[in-house]
Amino acid sequence: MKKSNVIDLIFPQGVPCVPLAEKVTTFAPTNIALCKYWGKRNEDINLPMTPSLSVALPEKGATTHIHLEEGESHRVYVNAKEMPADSAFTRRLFAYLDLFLPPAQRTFVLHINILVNIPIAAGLASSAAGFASLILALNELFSWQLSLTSLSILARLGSGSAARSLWDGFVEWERGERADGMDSYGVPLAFTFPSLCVGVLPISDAVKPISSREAMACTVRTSQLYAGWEAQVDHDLPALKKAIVERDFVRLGEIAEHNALSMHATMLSSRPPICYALPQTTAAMHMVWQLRKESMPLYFTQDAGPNLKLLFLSEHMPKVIANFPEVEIVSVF
Ligand code: 2P0
Repeated sequence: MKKSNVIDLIFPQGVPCVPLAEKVTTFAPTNIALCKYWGKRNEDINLPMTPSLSVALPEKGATTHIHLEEGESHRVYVNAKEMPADSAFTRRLFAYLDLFLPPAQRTFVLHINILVNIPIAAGLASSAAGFASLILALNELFSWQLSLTSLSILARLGSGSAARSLWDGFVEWERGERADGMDSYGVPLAFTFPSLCVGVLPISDAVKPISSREAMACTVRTSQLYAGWEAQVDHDLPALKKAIVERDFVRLGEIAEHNALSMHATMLSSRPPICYALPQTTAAMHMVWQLRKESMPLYFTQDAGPNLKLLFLSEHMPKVIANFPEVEIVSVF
């Protein structure tokens, strides 16, 4: 099963690629997984081994501006800086665009400007927000009028976790069973969690040493602990949903933190080992654990990078700021 097969399933009559607008602008939020996606059952179309569950950061994400141009090749800018045509990022993006606009058929090229207000490639899901906002922009430009479910499937082809970035709030990404992935997409949960805050704790915005794509593949292939990951998610996901429904913050925090640590433990046992934490990451974890000993309900999660995301309720904001002055706080609802 290839990406082009999925495009054929979504567009059985062919992809409409007559632009109905001169320019479009769209936004998609980044998302933080509370129950992680780690490992693929199909690497080409980003089908996950397990379901996952995230929460969107409403003000943080990617804004994509597209306008049409004449020319030979699309041009892509990220935060107003043109991406070199031979960079890995540009190649990946152009290959994605070619799925919808095959070079032989197009009579125009796209000028794409992606503005990201989160550190790029440092474990803050910039690619999720980027691909989600890009597919929203293409949907508008060509007036595809696809459902968010179909757009989630298409966003997933760009980056797995982008499947969860089409909505605000909590989103579950269904694992699905089908080989073509038509049942693997984001589903928003109809529950909010007033006063839930995420504090982005910047530790390093250096580009990560290994992409999450490569790291996932290496973990699945070489980590003996990976055999237990599916069972971990089977346990964590329903428990997390229950904590959300019951607005039980302590349960939510406990599950999210344990889920993240289990994912990183699985990676650490890969060969070669994969460790996204820096010494400052571990130091911040110890501070969180110390504050919990002092009865403060504070938890963290960590993605494919050294930064931590603190989880807490708004009433504890002053204490979080006092202990982590560099934290950037986002109210989730
Ligand atoms: C997540 N991460 O659930 C997990 C937890 C990082 C750690 O999804 O290869 O950029 O494009 O499907 O989505 C980051 O991986 O990887 C990610 P691809 P993606 O948020």
